Amino acid sequence: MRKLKAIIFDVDGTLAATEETHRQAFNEAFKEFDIPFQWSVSEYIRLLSISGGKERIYKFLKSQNFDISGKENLREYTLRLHQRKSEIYREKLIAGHIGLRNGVERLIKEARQKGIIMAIATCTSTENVEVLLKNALGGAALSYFDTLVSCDLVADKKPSPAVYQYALANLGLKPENCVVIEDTSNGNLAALAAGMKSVITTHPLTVDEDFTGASLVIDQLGEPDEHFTVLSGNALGANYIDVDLLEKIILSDHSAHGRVDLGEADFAVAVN
Ligand code: XBP
Repeated sequence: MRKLKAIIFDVDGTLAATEETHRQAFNEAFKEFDIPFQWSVSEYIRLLSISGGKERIYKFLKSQNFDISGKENLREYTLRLHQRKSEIYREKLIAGHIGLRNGVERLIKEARQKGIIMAIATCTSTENVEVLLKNALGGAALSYFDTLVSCDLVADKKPSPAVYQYALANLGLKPENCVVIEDTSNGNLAALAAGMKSVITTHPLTVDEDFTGASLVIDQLGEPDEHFTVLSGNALGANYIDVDLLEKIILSDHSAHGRVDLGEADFAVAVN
């Protein structure tokens, strides 16, 4: 019998390369609100260390001493701006097709065939995930996931383990029976703090982050005919992620960099 019972996926950057679309949506919302800033790719890479769009806007505007005189307070203003950003983001998802990352659809299909449970734990909103999955994977896609925990439900954002703990509770599973697929350092810390092993699929916006404690860091899930590149960790002879490799990973006591001190994680401040 398999030890692996569930795969818990992060969304942005992991299931699909959505962060560039998020960045464009932030910038369009800034324009609509007459905010004199535009986030460049390099600036956005830096800002990605702040989980959650609301928190990212709030901390950025605060750091710029943004003048909100004549407006509501900065928190209220941020919420209104973020709401508009989210509408623009979803319009973009619907207008232009954003496909899933390499290997994601294949792994989802295999997990379903083999009775491995799947879940989602993300810092974005439930509505954003629903629109993304419907567009990228079809109308039935949501039903493939036993639970979808978003930051509509949980105020503490990654690296807090809250979304992952919530997902585990909903699934009724122990962390040792689950593996997380993530793309960011904050997501990795959150998964580890919830007691799970993590596999990181990097991309240009996160490749330089610190993934200490991850079991495997690769550039993509890969396909049988398009292999991943191992950035750190032991791929145990495999060259793409499938259920068998995930099972081997949770059975092994190996991590890519040894133990990480989770006590020092700097949990983000929620702006809900
Ligand atoms: C990704 C994020 C999000 C998006 C923006 O979350 O941090 O903040 O960049 O989304 P995850 P919102 O990696 O956990 O999926 O503006 O909707 O917060």
